Amino acid sequence: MKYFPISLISRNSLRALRILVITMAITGLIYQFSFNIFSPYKLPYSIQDLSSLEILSHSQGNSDIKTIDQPYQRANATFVTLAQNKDLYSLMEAIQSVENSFNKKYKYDWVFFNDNEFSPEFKEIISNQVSGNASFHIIGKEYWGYPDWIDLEKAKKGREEMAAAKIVYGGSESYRHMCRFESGFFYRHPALNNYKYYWRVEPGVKYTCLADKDYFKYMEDNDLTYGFTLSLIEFRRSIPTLWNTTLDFIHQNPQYIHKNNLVEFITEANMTEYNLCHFWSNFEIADLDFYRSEAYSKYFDYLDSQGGFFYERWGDAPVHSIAVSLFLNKTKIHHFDNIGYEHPPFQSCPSSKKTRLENKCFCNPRKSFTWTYKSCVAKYYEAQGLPRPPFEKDTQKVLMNNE
Ligand SMILES: Nc1nc2c(ncn2[C@@H]2O[C@H](COP(=O)(O)OP(=O)(O)OP(=O)(O)O)[C@@H](O)[C@H]2O)c(=O)[nH]1
Ligand SMILES: [Mg+2]
Repeated sequence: MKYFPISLISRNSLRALRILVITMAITGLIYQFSFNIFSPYKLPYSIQDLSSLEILSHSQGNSDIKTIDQPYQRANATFVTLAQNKDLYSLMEAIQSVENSFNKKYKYDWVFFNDNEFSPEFKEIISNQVSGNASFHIIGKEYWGYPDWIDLEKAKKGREEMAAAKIVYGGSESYRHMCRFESGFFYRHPALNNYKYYWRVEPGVKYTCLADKDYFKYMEDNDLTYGFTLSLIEFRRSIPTLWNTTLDFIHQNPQYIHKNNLVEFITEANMTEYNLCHFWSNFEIADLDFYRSEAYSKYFDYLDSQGGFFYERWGDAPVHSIAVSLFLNKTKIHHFDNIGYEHPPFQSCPSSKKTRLENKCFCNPRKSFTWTYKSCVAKYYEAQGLPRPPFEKDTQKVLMNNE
């Protein structure tokens, strides 16, 4: 048997090895290049650092985080919280809850607003909790103060009457500034100029399931404008003239009413009366362009000119909800029935056991407010002409008990 000389073999193998390495390097470069050029994702608002994308492992529970090495394109979105220094610890709990159930995976930014300076301690501790970029902003006097057309004596009298009638926050001046800011100004603050979607979070709220998807992307991919979890009935005494003021605005501006609106959700016969149903706005995932629209901004400005934020106690929840129901195509509104969410004293827990198991929910479906008779969610599905989400037997029992 004839053997090749050793030196010839090693020379040939070295050459083959060199060719292999060069071929692999070129293939890698072509792959990388073609991904950047032909990626199905839209051009970035913010491209995530691919090497550090962490993902929650659903199979191993909340605290287990692992890294994946695939690219991810976030939506142009941010969390938004209005808070005060005294809220530090209840806000930390809320942030931990959002981070554990959703944001550790995606690292969206978080914008914090306050009508006073946040303390250095607040900023340091809160920034440390948020996995995206946290920024802190003060609200100017033009967004948090009395406009010059408000009669201060009349406003004081209004507060005293509501306090005497034991309306929640009826006597509070700051609560009224807060509601006015959340109705008409948060989206005009420059800190939100570069964002399209926002998700509102309040101190003390809790998320009780792992997120099964990126809800911001879900809004974007499905061309949705407004998403909610809970829906309830407003205190009539806090908004006695809100509906009539809305009707005045509609009569002057009928062009803003969408022909496929959701007015059946908020009114009974012929729009004569507001039924007080509203989306509970302490949770809200929405497209800021809706608030920036001519229809919404003019609606808010008209309401503001009539003084009801101060003379009565108009809340941002009914104001947002009325506008969403009148000005939007109802197909743009979405109920997140798969999110476990609690803002005391109410919570929503997915009614499907399958969802609760898949999303590792730790909420009690029997304590869920969603399908009780005081909730407006059933009314919402009726107005949408959609079937109610499926129930498991145990939650159905709660519904029947309460109906
Ligand atoms: N900076 C600032 N934020 C406020 C003020 N009042 C309320 N907020 C915030 O505005 C949001 C709504 O206020 P809440 O007190 O939660 O009102 P609510 O949800 O109707 O009622 P509860 O949660 O039951 O107290 C929260 O994010 C609060 O932190 C205020 O005077 N200044
Ligand atoms: Mg609250």
